[in-house]
Amino acid sequence: MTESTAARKPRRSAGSKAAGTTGAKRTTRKTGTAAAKGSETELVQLLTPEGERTEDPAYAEYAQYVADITPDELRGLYRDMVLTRRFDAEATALQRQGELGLWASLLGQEAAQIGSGRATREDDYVFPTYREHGVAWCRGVDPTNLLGMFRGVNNGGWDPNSNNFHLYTIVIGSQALHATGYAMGVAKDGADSGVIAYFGDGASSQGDVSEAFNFAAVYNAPVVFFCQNNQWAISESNEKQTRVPLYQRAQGFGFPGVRVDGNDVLASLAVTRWALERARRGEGPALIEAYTYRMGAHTTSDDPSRYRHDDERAAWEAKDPILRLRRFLESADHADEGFFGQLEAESEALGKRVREVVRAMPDPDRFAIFENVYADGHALVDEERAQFAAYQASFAEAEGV
Ligand SMILES: Cc1ncc(C[n+]2csc(CCOP(=O)(O)OP(=O)(O)O)c2C)c(N)n1
Ligand SMILES: [Mg+2]
Repeated sequence: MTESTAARKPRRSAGSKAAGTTGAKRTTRKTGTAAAKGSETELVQLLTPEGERTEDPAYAEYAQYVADITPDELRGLYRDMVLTRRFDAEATALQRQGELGLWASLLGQEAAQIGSGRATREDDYVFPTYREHGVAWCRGVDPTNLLGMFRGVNNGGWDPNSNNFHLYTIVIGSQALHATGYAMGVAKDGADSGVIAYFGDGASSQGDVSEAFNFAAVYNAPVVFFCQNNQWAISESNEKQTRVPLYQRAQGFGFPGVRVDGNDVLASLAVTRWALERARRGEGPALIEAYTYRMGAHTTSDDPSRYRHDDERAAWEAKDPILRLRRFLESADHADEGFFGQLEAESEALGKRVREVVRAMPDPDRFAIFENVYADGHALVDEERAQFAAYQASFAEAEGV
């Protein structure tokens, strides 16, 4: 399942016809405790693709977490999604211009990320994958800091403890264990903060994720597992990851699992608030499966036309997370042309700043790679540094400098 194996014949994914992908249609409606949820397929949705607020009593338990949301806060969520999408588009363009080595776009996943990201509290701790640009935005990480690693000028780009936002993690699923260990520490400290681990549908097949689920359950760790099911793991479709809806896995480990419409920012916010608050209260872990779609390629090195059909993408385009909130804001008279115009200008300014900052990023000191390996140094690292220095010097000699 590497990028080079992406060269397959196009075929349909199970995701395109799975339950709960359209509008407010669900196979079941039930109330009851959150812990009891997870036995049937259902999708928590508070805003339809047409931008209408749903008032389904089955989801009152979650809806209460956004019951008092103000027009100002709704505009804030919209602004977050628009600016995140703009930043993401700019990064994709910068890669095409040779300014970045690689980029992993979040296109289509803005609502899942902004909704869940805005549910976190300052003292909560976030463990992302490599695609959580919207969550980084919510945590206050300057977007330009996300680009250094993708330009190859640093190995991270920010101090995780400044924003309680861990470095991007490429080793699929490993951060679920890091988050669980961190959450166990939070509980031992007697703190009341929560921890949230992001991962994808593909990562759910990793042993690390199952181990994390079990540790979290047994130790009642205050961790929320936020799985963005974007239907694809590079070229591998959902049907190759699981025989049951992912959120139902939680039941086997002994904690609640919920499937939320990941293209609905309001539902994503509500469900994540619910999960984080119960974690902070000491009620243990929860799994959220945010049902969404990766609208773009896996990364800029991937070509999805080799393995999936355009009509699948088109079906998800109709469920666009930004458009649906815009429809709601307009129909409820919560935003006017002035707001949208101002946001457009803000987007342009962000794009310009991102371009300028990236192009001005200095190349790293060639020897920096040998720092931060061991706290007190190491003979082998010293030897490798000396070898590298000699290698570098050989160029100067060859050029007769
Ligand atoms: C342990 C490990 N195995 C394989 C890879 C290669 N790899 C990179 S991304 C990816 C797919 C991940 O899919 P998913 O978890 O659904 O996340 P998405 O990219 O869709 O957001 C794989 C297999 C890796 N980075 N780490
Ligand atoms: Mg995926």
